[in-house]
Amino acid sequence: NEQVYLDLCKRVLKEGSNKADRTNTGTLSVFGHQMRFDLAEGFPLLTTKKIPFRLIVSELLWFINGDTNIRFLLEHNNHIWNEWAFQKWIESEDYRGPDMTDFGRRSLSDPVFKEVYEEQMKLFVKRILEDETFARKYGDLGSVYGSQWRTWKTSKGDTIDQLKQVIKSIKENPYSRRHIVTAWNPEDVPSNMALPPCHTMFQFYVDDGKLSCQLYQRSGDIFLGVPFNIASYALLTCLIAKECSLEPGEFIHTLGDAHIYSNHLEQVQTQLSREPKPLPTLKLKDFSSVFEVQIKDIELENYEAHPSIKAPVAV
Ligand code: THF
Repeated sequence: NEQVYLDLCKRVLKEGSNKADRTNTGTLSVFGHQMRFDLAEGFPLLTTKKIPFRLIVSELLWFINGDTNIRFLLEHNNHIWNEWAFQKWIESEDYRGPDMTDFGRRSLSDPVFKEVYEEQMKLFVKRILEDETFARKYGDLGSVYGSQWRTWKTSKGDTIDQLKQVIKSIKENPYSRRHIVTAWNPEDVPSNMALPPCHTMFQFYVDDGKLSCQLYQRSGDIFLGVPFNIASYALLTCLIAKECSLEPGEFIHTLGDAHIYSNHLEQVQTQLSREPKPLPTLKLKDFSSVFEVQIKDIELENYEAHPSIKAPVAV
């Protein structure tokens, strides 16, 4: 099961073309790739490097709850979206600290700057947690997933709860071919959001008592993001299946621009040299609606993995 991810890494190393990117990091990239994960074979959390599952859980519940403010994530000690909020903060008029232009790349090459940056980030995080007014203004990422899933803005000025509607349609009309949630809103791209959605749309499919999900991801950071994305959508599928009294079927991951950043290549080689272990199992407590699920309702059993591998995130 995990092999399909390792095969993607191998394919990109072999066939990928050197491609410049928005973050100026440089990537090896292919266009168009599909991976299939049978959720009955175990929960697809990679074992060739340790992935902090709790980060996937809190991020997904953040999306499901329609939240777009990193404060919730920080309260759960999840820092994976910090850079994008921080970017908005340092670009604002209220920011009076040292120059943080291009902080992502500069902190990689300049150890003195890195320390100054980390100090500023620490102050930012502290302030988001302690100052509610500040958090409201600078913790919000704009119309990212949570907002598109739960409060899609219509031209009439009201909102659509896509997630609620899709769950209702799975229950009432399981064989429909329209179980779709889209996060790509051309009106909001690019001005209204910290980062245009990478997971542009997903579709559910019911057959033989099983719920499957396919995601179209326009852009995938294979080493850092994709392992999170696989686990996140697998978890979403399992949660919705449970609410709809279906078994989890397959998660099908379709990628557009699938890339390995040039500063992740060694890490990928390390990972490829490792032998996958048996996949863990997901245990869900009883719940009646995904909108009521709490972090403590979601547990992973028998997760055994090789040590984590650090890599810098491109901003
Ligand atoms: N931007 C880029 N360049 N890559 C991404 O994967 C990405 N995301 C989200 C939004 N923009 C992106 C953010 N998701 C990590 C994981 C997921 C992220 C961002 C960062 C990360 O650094 N993971 C570390 C562990 C971090 C920790 O322990 O705190 C890891 O080793 O896996 C794609 O959705």
